[in-house]
Amino acid sequence: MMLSTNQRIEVGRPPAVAPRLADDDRRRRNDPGSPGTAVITKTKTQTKRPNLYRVLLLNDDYTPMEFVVHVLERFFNKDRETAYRIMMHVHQHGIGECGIYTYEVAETKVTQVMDFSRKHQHPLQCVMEKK
Ligand code: TYC
Repeated sequence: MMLSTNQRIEVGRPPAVAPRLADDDRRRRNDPGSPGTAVITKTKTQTKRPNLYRVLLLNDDYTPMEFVVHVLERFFNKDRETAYRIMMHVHQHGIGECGIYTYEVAETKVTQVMDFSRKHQHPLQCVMEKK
């Protein structure tokens, strides 16, 4: 059979409903969807863990034990028993951890301890290292 230009051949059944488009495709076509519908956008929160830094005390031969215990209580919020245990660990092993903090908090602790030790003319050293 010959076909004129306006004739169409239907092959099979026409779709009963328009194909469902994904929200993104409909938005691109500026098609808000059927009335009474809403597009719900789910936002996935990206939580990143901050870099953490260990604050350490170093042993020396001159800083009084009592001063180190006081430093641990005052700047690292340790109770007296914990402070004494950390001080003895540093005394016996040469180095010990006072706490783990984000960069700016760790930096502040180091500065506070170094300033306080210098003020009292003790050679106590406090450093930070990336975990
Ligand atoms: N070694 C010191 C002393 O015998 C005590 C001390 C402990 C000093 C810990 C520093 O970080 C330190 N007096």
